[in-house]
Amino acid sequence: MGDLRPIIDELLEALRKQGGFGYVALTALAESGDRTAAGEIYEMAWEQLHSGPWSEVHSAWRDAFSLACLLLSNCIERDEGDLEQCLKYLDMGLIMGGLVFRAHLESAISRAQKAREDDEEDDSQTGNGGTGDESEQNYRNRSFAESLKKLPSGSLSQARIRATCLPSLETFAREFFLPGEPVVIKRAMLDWPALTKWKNLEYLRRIAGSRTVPVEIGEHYLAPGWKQELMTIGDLINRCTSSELSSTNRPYLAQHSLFDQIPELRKDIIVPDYCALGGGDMKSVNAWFGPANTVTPLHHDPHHNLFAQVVGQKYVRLYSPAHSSHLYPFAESMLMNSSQVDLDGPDLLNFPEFEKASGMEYILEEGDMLYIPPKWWHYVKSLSPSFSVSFWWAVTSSVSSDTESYDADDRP
Ligand SMILES: O=C(O)CCC(=O)C(=O)O
Repeated sequence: MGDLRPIIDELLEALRKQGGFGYVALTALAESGDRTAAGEIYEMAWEQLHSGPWSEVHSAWRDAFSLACLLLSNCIERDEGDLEQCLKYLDMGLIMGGLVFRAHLESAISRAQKAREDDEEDDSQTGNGGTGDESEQNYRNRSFAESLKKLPSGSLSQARIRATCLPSLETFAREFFLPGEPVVIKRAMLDWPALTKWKNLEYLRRIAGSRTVPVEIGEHYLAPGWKQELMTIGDLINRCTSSELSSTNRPYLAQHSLFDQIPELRKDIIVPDYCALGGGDMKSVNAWFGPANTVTPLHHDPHHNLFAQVVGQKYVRLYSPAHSSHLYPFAESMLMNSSQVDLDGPDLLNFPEFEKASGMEYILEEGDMLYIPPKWWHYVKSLSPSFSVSFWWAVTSSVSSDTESYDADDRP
C-alpha cells in the first residue's frame, strides 16, 4: 500500500472535514491488516452512501468506500484465501465507489482473477470442474414462438424499420445519421468475437462468473415491485436458466457499463466506425443481458444509439419525436423521457391519443445493429435469451443541436 500513502492521507483529511472521525480513527488499523477494523470502515462508508440521494453523497465517502473494499479484500485473501469473496468486495468498490482508487481496485481484480484461473486449472486437472448442462438446455429451449404471442397488440402490423447491409460511412451519414432516420444494419458484426463466444454460457461464467453486477428484478422499471439487486454474473446466469422464471422475478442486467468493469469482455466487441460521426463523443457502452421476455418500456434517450443484437432476438418498436404528444410522457422530471402508455396493455381511456401514434418495428436477429437517433421513442422486448450492446454517443459541442441539451444517462 506504499504508493497509496499520500492519497489516503488526503482522503482522511477530506473525511475529517465531513465529520468522518470514526472512519479516520480506524483506518490505520485496517491498513495494518485488522479485519474487524476493515469491516467497520466498510460499514461506515456503506451507511454514508445510503444516507440520502446519491447525487448528494460527498465524493470523499465514495472514495472511502473504495478504500474499505480494497482493505477488506486484502484481509479476506490473507485469512481465508476466498477469492470469490475478494472479487465481490472489489467489484462493490468499482460499482459504488469513487474514482481515486479505481486503478488499484482494477489491478487487485486482475490479480484475484488470475489466481482464480490458476485454481480452476488445478481443479480441472483433478476432475473437480462442473457444468450446468440441464438448466442451460432449459434456457435455450424456451420457445421463440411463445414469446412472439406475447408481443404488444398491433405488433407485426406496423411499418417495418428500413434495413440495409453495411452502408459506407458516407451513406450512413447522408441517409440516416444527418436526417435522423432509424435503420437496421444487417451483418454489421461479422468480425466480433462476441457473436460466437457469448452464446456459450460457460464462457461467460469463466470470464465473468464471479463478478458482481447490478441486476434489475421484475417486469420492467415502471412496474410495481421492480427493484435492483447486486449479484454475481454466475448467479444471474443461474437465475436466467431457472425453470421458475416469472414476470415478478425476471432478472435483467440492463444498461450496465460491463465493459469498463470487465475489460476482457471488451475484447469481444468492436466500436462501430459509425459512432465517429459528428465528432464521436462516446457517452457509454452498455450491456443488456437477460432471459426471454425482458421489457424496456417506451422511452427516449438524448444520444445517438447503435444497438447491437449479439445473442438471441429482440422486438423493437420505435416512434418518432413528432409523435411525443400521442405518447403521454410522465410529468415528473426523473421520468420525463418515459411514456405513460404501457404498450403491453395500453389504457386508451386515459391515453386516447395513443391510437393516433404510428410506430415502426423490427425483430432484431443476431448480428443486426439498430441505429436509434436521439429522442426517438423505443420499446424493447427480448424474444429469447438475449445479450445486446448499446453504443451511445453525442456530437461534439461545435455541431451539437438542442436534441442533446440534457443528460439522461441514468435509467430510465
Ligand atoms: O434492450 C433493451 O431492453 C433496451 C435498450 C435501450 O433502451 C437502449 O439501448 O437505449
